This record gives sequence, C-alpha cells and structure tokens, in this order.
Amino acid sequence: MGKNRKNWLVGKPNIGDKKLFSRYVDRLLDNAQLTNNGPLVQEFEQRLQDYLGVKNCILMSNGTVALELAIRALGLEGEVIIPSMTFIATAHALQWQGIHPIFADIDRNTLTIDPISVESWITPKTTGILGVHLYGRSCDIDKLQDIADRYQLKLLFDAAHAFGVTKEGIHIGNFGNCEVFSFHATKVLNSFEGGAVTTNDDALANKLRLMRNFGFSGEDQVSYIGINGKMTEICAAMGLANLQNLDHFILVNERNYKFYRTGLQEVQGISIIDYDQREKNNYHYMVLQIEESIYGKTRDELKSYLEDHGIMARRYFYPGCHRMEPYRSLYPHTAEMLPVTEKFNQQVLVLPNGLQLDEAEVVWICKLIRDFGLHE
Ligand code: T4K
Repeated sequence: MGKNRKNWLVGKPNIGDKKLFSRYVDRLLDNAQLTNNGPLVQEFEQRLQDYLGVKNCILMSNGTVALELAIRALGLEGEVIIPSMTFIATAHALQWQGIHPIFADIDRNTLTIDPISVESWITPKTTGILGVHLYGRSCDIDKLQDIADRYQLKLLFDAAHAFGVTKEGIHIGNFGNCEVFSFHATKVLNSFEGGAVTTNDDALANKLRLMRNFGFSGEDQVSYIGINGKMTEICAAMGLANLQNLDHFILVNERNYKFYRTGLQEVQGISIIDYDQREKNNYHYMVLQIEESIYGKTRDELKSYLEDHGIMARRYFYPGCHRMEPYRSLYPHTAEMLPVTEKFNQQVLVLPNGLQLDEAEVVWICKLIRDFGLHE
C-alpha cells in the first residue's frame, strides 16, 4: 500500500449523493435565483433548525463571518475570553473589530476552555466568553453559563467542529446566547464554504438576518450597519445534499475511529482522545496525543514519517493563537499562563478520517505508527 500514489488528507471533503446535488443545481439554475436568501438557503435553514431543534438558524457565507456577526450582534466590546487552543479565526473574529481576545488555558481532560482559567481572566473590560467545542467535544457549558450569569457576560460558542453533537441529549447549537457553525469543505457537514449562527433568541436572530444583508430591513430601508455575509444558492445546494448523507458520514467516521483505537491500543506513548459515549458525536477528528519520552519519537518526526507514506496528518492547532501574530507581539508573556495549552499543542497530531479510508488502510496506518515507534 505504501508504494501507490494515494494520499490521505485530514479534512478531505465528504461528498454525498452527486445526483441529488445535481438536482438542486438544476433547480437553482432554472429559478435563476443564485443568491440573496433564495429558496435553497431558506430550505437549508429550515432543515438545520429541524435537525438541531433550534428556533433560528441564520446561514452565512462562512464560519468566520458568522462569528464576526454574532460578536457584533451581541454588542461585545473591550475583552472577550477565548481558548488559545483553536483555529486562528476565533481570535481574528474579535481582533478584526477592535476587541481583544484574552487567551485562557484549556482543561487537561476536556481540552476545551477551562472555567477556572476563564474566571481568573475576568476584568471590568470583559464583555463575553467565547468557548470552542474543540474536535466536536463540548465545552463545560454549565460552568461557563454560571460564570457568564454571575458576571453578566455574554456567552457564545464556536461550534465549527461540533455539528451533529449533543450535550445531555440536546444538540450543540442551542446553548449560550448563540452558537456558530462552519460548513467549510473540511467539516463533517460541508457546503463548499458556509457557516451559520443558531440561537433560540428571536430578537438576536432578526438582527443577524439584517446584518448579513447590509442591514436592509426593507427595499430602501437600512436599520443596522451590515455586511454581505449571505450564503449562495450553490452552497446551500451542497449543504442540503450533504445533510441528507450526514448519518452515513458519521457512521463511517465512527467506524474508522474504532479501527484506529483497536490498531493503536497497544502502542506505548500514544493515546487517542475519546468521545463521550452517552452523547451523539460526529467522530470527525481523529486526534492523537504523543508522549515523546514513551513513544520514542517526537510528534514532528511521526508527522514527517507519515507524510513520506502519503498520510498528511495535521497539528491542529499548533502553536496556539497566542504564538501567532498579532497576538504574540500584543501579549508576549501569555505562554507562561497557558501550561496545558503549551504542552498539548506540542503533542497533538490529527489523522485523516472520513469516506476516503477503509478498514485495511486504517490498519496499515496504525501499523506504520506502531513500527515507527519501535525503530531505533
Ligand atoms: N473556528 C474553528 C474552530 C475552525 O476550525 C474554523 C475553520 C473556523 C472557526 C472558521 O470557519 P470557516 O470560516 O473556515 O468556515 C482549514 C479550513 O480552511 C478551516 O475552515 C478549518 N477551520 C481549519 C481547521 O482547517 P487550513 O489552513 O488547515 O486549510 P488547508 O487548505 O490546509 O486544508 C486543510 C486540509 O483539508 C488539507 O489536508 C487539504 C484538505 N482539503 C481542503 C480543502 C479546502 C481538501 O482535501 N479539499 C478541499 O477542498 O484550514
């Protein structure tokens, strides 16, 4: 298998029923309604609301714009506390509008923002907490909500990784003041590019609907400062087709995840982050934690070795937002305050998952990892 030319990629898009997608495309071309809240966007919103059991889903052009609009619509300013262990878009969505992201540490078990660290960073300038359901594992929502209530802060979640996931049986998308999804090509549910804000707050939802369309509240009437954050009809077509295949995508992810677990269970120094079996999970991220002193090789040596065999693993999210610009220069001493983040992002390696892999391929990848650790 190592000799063929196939590459396995983290984030390789799952593509569902092509014929179904084509039928949607025919419909939108026949309608000649290509964007601006067309019928496919409306249908996709309705189906997402039904799936998540949430009152409002406002589709956007991508997850970053959705984050920016959610932050703006909630009236956040000053400082907002976020984990550094996230994709850079979480931080940029704040800094882009002159709000300081304040980086809290993660909890060593959940790998999501640590409520104790959050509380230690609150100042009179703090207006909100932005948790991230990293790798589709939900934050400690109750504790964060309690802090938000006590300090009268807004609470929102970056749920870019967490579509299809539940917390105590309730779908992610229903918590805090609002939650934000990404439907980027690399996500478990993809619409080429896309994102959404979901909320049970109708007033917030109405504001977001206006803001994503320049603030227009009537043909010649503008009520808010807005931008162009609209999802196109072709993206909604992809999202609709893929939503109807989502159960299959998740089933394949879970199956591969279990093969990986079996294949790597004996490998000393490598652990796989787990998912709460009482909940629905999307199993989209296959995340390894490598303890160099036990495994015998560094995370980066393993990454290069896998690359030589066509397996393109990723270090999501090394080196942490606080070590990237402009944050590294703005807050040069943050690293000292984030011991868990600092350690984890030296150890993390995400492996390919999804429709691209079959059992034999997962078994082979596990063997490569096992054998490499034993090499002198
Ligand atoms: N919050 C969080 C926690 C996020 O993870 C993200 C996005 C956001 C917010 C923002 O949402 P969006 O504004 O993106 O909707 C990728 C994605 O571009 C990004 O959406 C995603 N997170 C992030 C985790 O991954 P890169 O810089 O790693 O992308 P790239 O081009 O290196 O591709 C990633 C992998 O996917 C590669 O192995 C290649 C493969 N790939 C990618 C695309 C686009 C394919 O095989 N086919 C494709 O079409 O950021």
